[in-house]
Amino acid sequence: MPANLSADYLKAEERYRAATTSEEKLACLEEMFKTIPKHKGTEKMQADIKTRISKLKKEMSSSSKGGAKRADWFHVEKQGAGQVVVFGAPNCGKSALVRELTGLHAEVAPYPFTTTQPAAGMMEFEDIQIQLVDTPPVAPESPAWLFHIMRTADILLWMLDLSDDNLLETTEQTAALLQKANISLASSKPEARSPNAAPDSSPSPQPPTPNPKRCLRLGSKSDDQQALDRLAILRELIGDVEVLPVSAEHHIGLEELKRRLFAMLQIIRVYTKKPGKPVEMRDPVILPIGATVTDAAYHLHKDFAQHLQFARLWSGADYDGLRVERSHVLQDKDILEFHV
Ligand SMILES: Nc1nc2c(ncn2[C@@H]2O[C@H](COP(=O)(O)OP(=O)(O)OP(=O)(O)O)[C@@H](O)[C@H]2O)c(=O)[nH]1
Ligand SMILES: [Mg+2]
Repeated sequence: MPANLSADYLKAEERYRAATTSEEKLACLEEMFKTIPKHKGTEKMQADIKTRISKLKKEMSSSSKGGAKRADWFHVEKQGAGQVVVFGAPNCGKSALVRELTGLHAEVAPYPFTTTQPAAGMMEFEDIQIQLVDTPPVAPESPAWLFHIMRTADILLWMLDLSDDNLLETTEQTAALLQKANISLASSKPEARSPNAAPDSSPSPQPPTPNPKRCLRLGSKSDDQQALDRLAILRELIGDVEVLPVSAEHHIGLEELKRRLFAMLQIIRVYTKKPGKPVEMRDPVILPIGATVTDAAYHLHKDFAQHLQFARLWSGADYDGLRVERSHVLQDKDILEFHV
């Protein structure tokens, strides 16, 4: 079948041949992939372009390992109520998910090694924002900074591609790479949200926590026709560990995912009001589960906690403006009025 290549494609190909730097070559290859007519007669050429893009991206990613230029990639500054780092094998749908949930302009493409740098976006959940970090794929050639970003996250989100025929091998390979990087994962079962449970870490900037990391596993591309069969096989491999099926493209499971991430962060929202004034329902104070009235006051201002005389609390049906002790343990969505 004749390829019938368009003028745009031919121009991009000419520029590719003349390109001297990797960045130029990559831009031309991506333009070639975009402009090549998509039919049976060009299938081999499409596959060839994809392979060249992947190879080039891999080379660019490993050749830029180390060096001063990389320094700012070692750390993604935390913002919002908590940081969730999305990771997984090449092409599993990380960028598509982060883009869908945060609106981040992350590049999504049908070939592996598209993402080469971490990028963060903010996901809204009710009245707070949770940070999601898109990352380059976990692969044998992954740079060390990728695992560092994973180690310092509040929560990890492991994407397992339910459209991948080699899902079991891919999962085992990713697990082996995590192990090599000394990252072990904690359970992804729903966390108990008991107000008296001691938090195991604070949601805000903190020193790197030791392993194991709290991790939720997602079965991505759950809209694939054989997704359920692959999920069943995957569950046999990984045993009694939860995998939440989601589809970024068909918006399946995303609301449940947001709720689960909030629960895993082990945080509460506390609203404040001034005496005689209405409650400030925006920008709640974010505290770890188990936080007290003093913690909330301290969060607002150090002096405030020192000079606090008493506080009134509105909490569910039990507290309707009652005076509470400084040591009173707060619950999600409590309202506090401070008297200093
Ligand atoms: N059917 C389906 N395809 C998806 C879904 N999410 C992503 N894809 C496709 O999967 C391919 C890879 O998506 P990306 O988001 O670029 O994957 P990635 O994990 O970021 O890839 P790398 O950055 O290369 O590691 C693209 O062709 C997407 O259109 C989904 O929910 N359903
Ligand atoms: Mg990506």
